[in-house]
Amino acid sequence: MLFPPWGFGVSAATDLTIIGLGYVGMPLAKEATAAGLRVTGLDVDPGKVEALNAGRSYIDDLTDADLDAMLGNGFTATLDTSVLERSSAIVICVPTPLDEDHRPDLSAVEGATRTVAAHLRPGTLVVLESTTWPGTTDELVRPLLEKSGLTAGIDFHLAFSPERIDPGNPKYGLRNTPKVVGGYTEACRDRAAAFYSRFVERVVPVGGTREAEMAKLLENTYRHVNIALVNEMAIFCDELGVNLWEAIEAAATKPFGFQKFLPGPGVGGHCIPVDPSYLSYTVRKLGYPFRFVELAQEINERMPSYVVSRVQRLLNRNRQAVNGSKVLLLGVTYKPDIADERETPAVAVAEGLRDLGAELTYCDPHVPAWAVEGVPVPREEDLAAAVAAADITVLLQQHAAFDLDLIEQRARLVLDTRGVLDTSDRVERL
Ligand code: SAJ
Repeated sequence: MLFPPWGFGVSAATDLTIIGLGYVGMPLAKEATAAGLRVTGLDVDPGKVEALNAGRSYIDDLTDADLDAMLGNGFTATLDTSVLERSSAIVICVPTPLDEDHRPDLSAVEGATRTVAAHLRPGTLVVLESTTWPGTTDELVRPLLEKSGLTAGIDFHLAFSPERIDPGNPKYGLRNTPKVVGGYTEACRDRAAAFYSRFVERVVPVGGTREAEMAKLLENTYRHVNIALVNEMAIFCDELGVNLWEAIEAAATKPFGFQKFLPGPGVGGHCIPVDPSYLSYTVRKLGYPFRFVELAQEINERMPSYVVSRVQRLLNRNRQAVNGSKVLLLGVTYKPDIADERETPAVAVAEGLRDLGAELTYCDPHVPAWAVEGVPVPREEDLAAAVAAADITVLLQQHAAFDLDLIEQRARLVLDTRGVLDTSDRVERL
């Protein structure tokens, strides 16, 4: 059955309703609004809705000025789920974390999908953007939506398009990052491709929703595994007396067939430590492990305790024990120059050092207050004074605000986990 652009005689009051107004939903709302679409944001958090309608952004990449422009162009945020009945397209951008057993938690996707099903109208396009295991759109989302009595591919369009928002990326945003789109049917794919083409420069149609779901997991599993590779190499290169940092820079001169990854104190963020688990979970359903991912997880999760052992060794060479030493942690977010602390390895590093009796302080311009296991860590405001007072400084994130020369000159001892300081008798790299 061919669809009119919108339902059967029903005029859509909204071109797009976005469910989930976070770091994925709001950049989507911004670009769609800027392209002239009538956009409504739907969330379950009254605080978010109130802040957005008041022009107060809580998203790193969305300024209040961006929000004012959006509000001026008709964007509104709401808690009222009935907006879905008057929306030509609905995009679900809710979180897909891991539960305490390290398994995919799709409760937010299920909740959002049930809400859509309760208000679904013929002719609507429904797209899932949340990162998830291959088959979710077809096996979980579609049946829930069809409880509405409507049939996917016949009464409404259904597609998956992975989010590729990279918080804090100054170069790539929604508009200039190619958008992969897979549909439940070809007509679903084409409808979703036409929708995104209104505000994304390049749309990449694929054969089905599973290929689109898998593309995203491959992208981030690739990073996870390669970060684990250089992390494991950092451990044995230190024992071999090989400067891995130099070897990586040398390898990176190869103009093809190599991408540079660097060792670190562990892998944080809402993507890289999480997404590969969605893939290994799926493969385990076949009765065997996805060994690359599980090994990479083990290595990356071991890095914080490795950092603690290197701190211990460095202090020991200075005839000091960790117990009673003043240890300054520089940068407690999960990557430089953003405020996001999700899954930050700094927490595990702090716990390990505390267990050995270290007296911790931290310095991070993006984090006004920080607690580990509920116990506040004293914040240092003056970098020069802090590094001079600490028995050892541990550089975890190289925020642009940090004066690296000052750290090299003033710190008594430094463990540089990012390979950005010049080594000396006081400065060691991971
Ligand atoms: N990390 C390393 N060594 C590296 C690269 C990263 O230890 O060589 C660590 C970081 O310190 C961080 C974690 O891994 O703790 C994740 O870093 P990331 O650079 O992958 O940044 P994320 O988590 O923000 O990943 C996002 C992803 N974007 C999406 O999923 C849409 C990822 O696909 C992007 O490639 C990545 O941003 C990016 O390139 O910035």
